[in-house]
Amino acid sequence: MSNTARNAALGLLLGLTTAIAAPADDGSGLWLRTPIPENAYHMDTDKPISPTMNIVLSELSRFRQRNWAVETDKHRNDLGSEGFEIRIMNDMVKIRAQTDIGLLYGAYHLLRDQACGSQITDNYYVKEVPYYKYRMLNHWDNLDGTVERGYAGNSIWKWDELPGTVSPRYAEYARANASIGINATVLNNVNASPKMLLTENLQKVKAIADVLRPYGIRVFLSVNFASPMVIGNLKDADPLKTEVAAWWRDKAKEIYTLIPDFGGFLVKANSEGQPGPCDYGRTHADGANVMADALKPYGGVVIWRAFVYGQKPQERVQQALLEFQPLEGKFRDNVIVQAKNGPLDFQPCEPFHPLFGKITKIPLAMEFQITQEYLGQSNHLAYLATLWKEVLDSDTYQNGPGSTVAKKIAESGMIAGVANIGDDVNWTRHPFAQANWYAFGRLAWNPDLKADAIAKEWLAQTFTPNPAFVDPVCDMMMSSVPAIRQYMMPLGLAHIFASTLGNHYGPGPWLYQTGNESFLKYASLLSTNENVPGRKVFDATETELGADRTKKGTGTVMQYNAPLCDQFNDLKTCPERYWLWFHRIGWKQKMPTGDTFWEHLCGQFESGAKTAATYPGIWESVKIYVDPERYNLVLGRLKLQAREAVWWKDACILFYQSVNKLPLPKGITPPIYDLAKLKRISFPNNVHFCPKPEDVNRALDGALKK
Ligand code: GCW
Repeated sequence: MSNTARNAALGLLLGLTTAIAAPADDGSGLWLRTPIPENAYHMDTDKPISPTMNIVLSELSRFRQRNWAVETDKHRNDLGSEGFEIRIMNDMVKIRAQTDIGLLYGAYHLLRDQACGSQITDNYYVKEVPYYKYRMLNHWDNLDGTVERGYAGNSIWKWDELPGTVSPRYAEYARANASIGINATVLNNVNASPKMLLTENLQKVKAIADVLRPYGIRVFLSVNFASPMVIGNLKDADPLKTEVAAWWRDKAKEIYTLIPDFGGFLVKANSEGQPGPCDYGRTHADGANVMADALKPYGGVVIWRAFVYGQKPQERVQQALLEFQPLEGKFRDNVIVQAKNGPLDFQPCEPFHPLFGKITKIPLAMEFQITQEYLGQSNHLAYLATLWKEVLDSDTYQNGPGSTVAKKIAESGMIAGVANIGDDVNWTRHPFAQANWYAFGRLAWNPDLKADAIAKEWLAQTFTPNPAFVDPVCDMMMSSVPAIRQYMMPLGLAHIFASTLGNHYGPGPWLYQTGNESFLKYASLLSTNENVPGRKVFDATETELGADRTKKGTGTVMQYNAPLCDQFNDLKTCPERYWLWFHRIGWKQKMPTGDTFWEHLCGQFESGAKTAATYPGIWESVKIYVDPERYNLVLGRLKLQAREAVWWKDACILFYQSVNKLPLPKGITPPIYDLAKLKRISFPNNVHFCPKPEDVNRALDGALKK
């Protein structure tokens, strides 16, 4: 038998065994599927142990490969308060850390290695210290149980039952987070209800904080800037008024009495209709500082969001830098400004946020979006680690070459991800969305990890370490974001969704045209103000497409340091994925690739749709390794994804053709949908809605040509 044949036969054998053994799995165990044995451990000593140590010991009873021991060593400053070291001593695996939390992280590391199939041999040695201090989830969960941009059911926080009833899910949540190093969580939506800070709600927050604490997780809250007015009965919330400052101080005191390790406030102010300091003619710094002063005595921080636009007649993607650069040096030292990865809004492809290269004094936090608002929500497989890596590895050239975004955010030590977690049994609805939660935590711990290595770890723990499964599925995951970019918004196109502040589901490039000012304004793109140069340049016209953000256009390229500024400014050197982000390109223009722009664009849609079309087959080829429940859930969604890729391709090509009147380029699969019918597709337009696969399928059936 040849080697290949033998491997195939072996793979088949292994696969068959797995198929028989693969028990039903509802996905609720995430990547932590080895159960903790009953009577997990016993202590020989009467010495009281901490709740965290209890968890360490019970988790380690899952470790089967060798004997083990744990030890705290106060002198190991090199490990910090969360790091750990694992080595083999006298035939025993020994985990050392300065703190019990460090031991917990060490335990999860060891268990991960075991689950991934590693043999813990005599020369096994690991020493790890997390790269960022705050590794944080941002929940956009509301007090009424809904989740803004949440596509996995309702909120896991059951405010109605708290504090009396404490759901067992809170501890499972804490455990899952601790296992990947997440140590901070903002419980509620940045579009925050002032009621969050009512005493009765703080009691509920305390109950959650008490569950999360032994897992090393600190609780933060989003706060509404107008709280002193709305729940404090003050006349206004002007940050420079002494009574307003006193209100925040009293509130901070109340919170810390209940939750001594409370992390601080996250604030969305003067953005998308939220109140803020600008309502009183004050600056973002004034607003942040009044809260920072209140939190300072307790070690709390204010996380102030940089996602502001629409206040001034400026191009949207430039506004954050224009607003925050003049405030350099004006924030208290316990304020961190949090910017989204790109300057628009979590689009499938954006260049990194200009703040990361231009701000020098204000500590900046990163905000990624784990929930897939703009990447197919819980219907598409989009493995986001590739996108996040692209951002973290981007060079801003702030201090010369090598000034990566990853290093920049180390100045604040904060990296946040908008959670994709809901009360669905499997937490994220799409089983592969669990991988994004997982990958976020792993990258927050160590941004140098490779996206494919993380995918493999996750697959091994979540399904099986068998390479016959892991390798092809990892390839599929790695190709997913590039494919989505191609079939949805290739070459730097952005925000052409069928709604603006609504559901963000499905294509609607026809909506972002002159005459539809509210869409244009939201999407960006360019301001509706007549005086902003190049304001009309976003439309698809008979001759061209794209946004002219060059030096001759809106000048956005100037928000990037040399040499990026010139690189982006020149189509010849601009990375292909940002062509339409920075340039307005003629349909018939010859591209550096040799084809015309129209041919090239159509080729992108085609290629993305072709990649998505391979996904159901890849999944079918690994069927024997997966339990039927998760297998079917994933298969149905991959088929939908393949179909939606054609929806996007056809909608965009047909619409652009209706504008440029050009023939379909050679090699492009003719559209199967009818443009007029596609334009009529609409789903409930709210911010926590993802259509069910069967509803999308029905809508698409109705839009077929005949
Ligand atoms: O992406 C947009 C979302 C809003 C969100 C806002 C923000 C929480 O569509 O739902 O509001 O960004 O980040 O503040």
